[in-house]
Amino acid sequence: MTHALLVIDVQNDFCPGGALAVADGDQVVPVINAMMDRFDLVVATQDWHPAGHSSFASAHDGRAPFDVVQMPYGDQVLWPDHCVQGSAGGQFHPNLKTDPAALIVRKGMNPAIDSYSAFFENDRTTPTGLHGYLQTQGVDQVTVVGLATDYCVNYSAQDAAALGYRVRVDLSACRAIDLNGSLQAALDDMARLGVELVNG
Ligand code: VGL
Ligand code: ZN
Repeated sequence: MTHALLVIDVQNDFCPGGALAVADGDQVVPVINAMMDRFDLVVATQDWHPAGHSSFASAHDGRAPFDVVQMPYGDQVLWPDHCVQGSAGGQFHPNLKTDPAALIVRKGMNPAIDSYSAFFENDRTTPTGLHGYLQTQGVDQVTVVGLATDYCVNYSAQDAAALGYRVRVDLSACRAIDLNGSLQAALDDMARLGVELVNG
């Protein structure tokens, strides 16, 4: 078995004080740092949007953050501007260990499509390239941690399961946005797809 740790979006904008702060988001940092040694491979993702990205409420007249709109690829939650390329909010949390990461995947760069998953954009078909990379490294098992449990961690774990990886989500190293029950829905969806939910 070759087991990769996927560290999802541990960036300043998802931590307290950030533009799309997840409650206690920064608390995952020491937990994730301490886990890295136990894996064959570490990959980190970075939400990395161009200014004016179509997932930002500010790009839609008359819309507010957390409204839901129809995009050509389906429902899209509108977010506050966050993780803009080159901004301080888009940087990794300063205490996150990034030296062990073999690969950093940036996502959400297409202005017209959001990308929650580390594997596919929100059309669920445009690949990021991560699957190909993991295949070349012989990875067959992934543990997914980071921010946010109900969005980018959830979509990444679901896609990994659909791609045939053995998938675990360690909830002790994740925190959720939890919009209108999205956390419970995500936990149910992941469990149904065979994602193993563990706590430490
Ligand atoms: C995320 C909302 C918008 C996440 C990214 O990392 O979970 N959520 N962009
Ligand atoms: Zn985003």
